[in-house]
Amino acid sequence: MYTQSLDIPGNVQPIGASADVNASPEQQRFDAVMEADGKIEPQDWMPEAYRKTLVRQISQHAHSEIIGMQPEGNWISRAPSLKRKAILLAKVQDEGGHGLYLYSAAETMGVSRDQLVDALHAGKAKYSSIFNYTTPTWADVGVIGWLVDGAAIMNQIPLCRCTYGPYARAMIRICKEESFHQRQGFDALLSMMKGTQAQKDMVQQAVDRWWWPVLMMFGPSDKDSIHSGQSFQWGIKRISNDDLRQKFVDATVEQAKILGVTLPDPDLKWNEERKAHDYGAIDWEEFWRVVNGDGPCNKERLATRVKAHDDGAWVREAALAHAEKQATRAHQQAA
Ligand code: BYC
Repeated sequence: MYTQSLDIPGNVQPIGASADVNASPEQQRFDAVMEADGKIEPQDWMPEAYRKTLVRQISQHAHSEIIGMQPEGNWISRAPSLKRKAILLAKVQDEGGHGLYLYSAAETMGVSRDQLVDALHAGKAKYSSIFNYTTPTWADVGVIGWLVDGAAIMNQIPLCRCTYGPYARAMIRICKEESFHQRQGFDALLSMMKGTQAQKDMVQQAVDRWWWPVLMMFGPSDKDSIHSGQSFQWGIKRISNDDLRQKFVDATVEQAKILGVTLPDPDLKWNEERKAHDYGAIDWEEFWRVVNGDGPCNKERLATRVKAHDDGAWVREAALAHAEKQATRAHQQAA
C-alpha cells in the first residue's frame, strides 16, 4: 500500500561529501564510500560523529519498537475474535523482533545493549512520540496498524538505502513485516466500517485521536530539524521530514476515502499547482511536550518497561547460568 520506489528522482538528496586531499587515508576512504553511495560496515573506519549519530538514531528506533509493543499489547487479551487475537499476537511479537535486530545493529558500533537499555530506563534516551498516546478502544489498535505502521513504512523505506550496512539490512526485513502490519490494521478497520453505526463511530473517533500525533512521527519541520543536514551528507537520511510527511498525507487521503472515514483537518485539500494536498498547522508545542516526557502516557510506558525488565531478571540469570554450565561441560569433555 505504501510501496515507494527506493530511488525517487527529485526527492532524493545528494550525498555531499567530497574528497579532501589533506584528510587522513581513513577519512579519504570514508569520503570515497560516501561519494560512491556505498556501504560502511562495522569493521570499517568511520568518523566518531557518524558513529554517534547512528547509535543515537538506531537506538531510538529500537526503543520505539520495544515501547511500541505496549499500546497494542494491552489489547491482546481483549481482541474481539480468535483470528484478530492471533494476528495481533504475531504483530506485537514482530515489533519485539524489530527492536532486537536494531539493538544488534547498534551493538556493531561498539555500544552494549545494557548501556542502551539503561539510558532508556533512566529516561535519558528518546523513543517515538507516538507511543505515548492511549488506546481506549479496539479501533485504536486498527488505527495504529493503518496509520502508525503506515507512517513508519513511509519513513523507513528510504532507510533501507542508509550507508551503514547493518542498519540498511535490518530495515529491509523490518519494512516487509511493517507492510503486513499496515494491511492488517486497514483490514480490521474495514471490517468495522462494514458493521454497526457504533463500530463506524468508534473507528472515526480513533482516527480523530491519532491523525495529528501520526503526522508528528516524521519529526520537526525541516527548518527546525537539527540533524537533517548532516544526516543527508552521510546518506543516512534520503528524504526530508516534511517531504515524507507530505507523501504520507497524499497516500492516506485516498485510503481514508476507501475506508469511509474523515481525516480531522478542515484545511486538508488538493492543491492542483503543487500536485499535493495542503494540510493544517501541526501543534509543535504538543509534539515537544510529548517528546520531552509530558505526553498522556510517558510515565506509564516507561514504568511498564522498567517493571518488565526487572521481572525478567531471573530469565536472563537462568540463561546465563545455563550457558556457563554448557561451556564448562564442553571444556571438560574436550580436556
Ligand atoms: N518522537 O533533527 P531531527 C514503529 C527528535 S517504531 C520523538 O529531525 P533526525 C512501530 C530527534 O530524535 C518506528 N523524538 O532528528 C513500533 C531529535 O532529538 P535528539 C520508529 C523525535 O534524527 C511498534 C530531535 O527531535 N521510527 O514503527 O534527523 C508498533 C530533532 O529531530 C521525533 C524510527 O525511529 C519523534 N517523532 O530525524 C507500531 C525511524 N522526531 O536525538 C509501529 C528512525 C524527532 O537530538 N528515525 N525527534 O535528542 C528517523 O528516521 C529519524 O531519527 C527521525 C528524526 C525522522 C525520527
